[in-house]
Amino acid sequence: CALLVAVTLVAALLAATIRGATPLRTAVVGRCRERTAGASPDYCEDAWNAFAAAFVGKDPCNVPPESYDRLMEAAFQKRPCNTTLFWSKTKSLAHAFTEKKRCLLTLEDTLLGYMLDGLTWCGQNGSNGIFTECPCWSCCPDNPVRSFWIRASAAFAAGACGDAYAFMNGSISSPFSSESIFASTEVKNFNYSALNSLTIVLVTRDSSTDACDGASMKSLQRALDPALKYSCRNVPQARVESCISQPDVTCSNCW
Ligand code: AVW
Repeated sequence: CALLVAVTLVAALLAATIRGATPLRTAVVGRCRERTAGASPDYCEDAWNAFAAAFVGKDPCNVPPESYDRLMEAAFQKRPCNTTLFWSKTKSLAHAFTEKKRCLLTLEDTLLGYMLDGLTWCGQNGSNGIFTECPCWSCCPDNPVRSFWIRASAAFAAGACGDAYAFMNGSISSPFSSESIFASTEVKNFNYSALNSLTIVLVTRDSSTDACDGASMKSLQRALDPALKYSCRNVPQARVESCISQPDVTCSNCW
């Protein structure tokens, strides 16, 4: 009898896995539903199917960013102008900021970014399974997680219009590092006919640092269209934190 129960349980688990009811699916579809209350009930199922189709059955080192094109078409949402906040080496501060100040949005505040932030996923050649033990970020370039963030960041940057902002880390030697997604993907996908200005908030630990004048930020300026209005502010982290804690201070008054 115990054997029968065990066999039934394993069979049910297998059937659920094949139908795609994995913990990852539950998390992703759940986050999607949280953010799309009122949308068609199929919306998040369709988004999940487009997401899974990008990597299920594929070698986890051979999923290029274009694999997510269909997902982008299905679920990438437009956002208002003047709301884009990029970040590089300042993830937790940027997220703490947008959680309290709704005037700006990071990629992870948009539907797709929210659905997948902090998760890991991959498939395997010849299998319809979904796995969460996967090649690391830089173990092979075309891994499903890295490719997703590259593809989503390209769409996020291309959708930026009006005045955009970036939190960068003024306490490291190369805040604008060629390996970062901000440098390698986002800056290269700006739509200059829609973007009016880019303000860099260079977050410093020591208020006397002037990293805006450094070589790294000069290389960022060279990578931008000269017609784009560029400005860079050295802003002590304590000032950003104090701004986060003051509900009445609007975004642009924080720097
Ligand atoms: P980041 P980005 N190993 O702070 O400019 C493991 O450099 O790249 O900011 N994980 C990594 C690695 C690595 N070598 N490199 C990057 N990551 C992951 C999307 C890791 O999760 C938004 F729109 C790290 O926290 C921002 O404007 C994250 O990538 C822009 O792209 C960011 O690394 C931030 O990308």
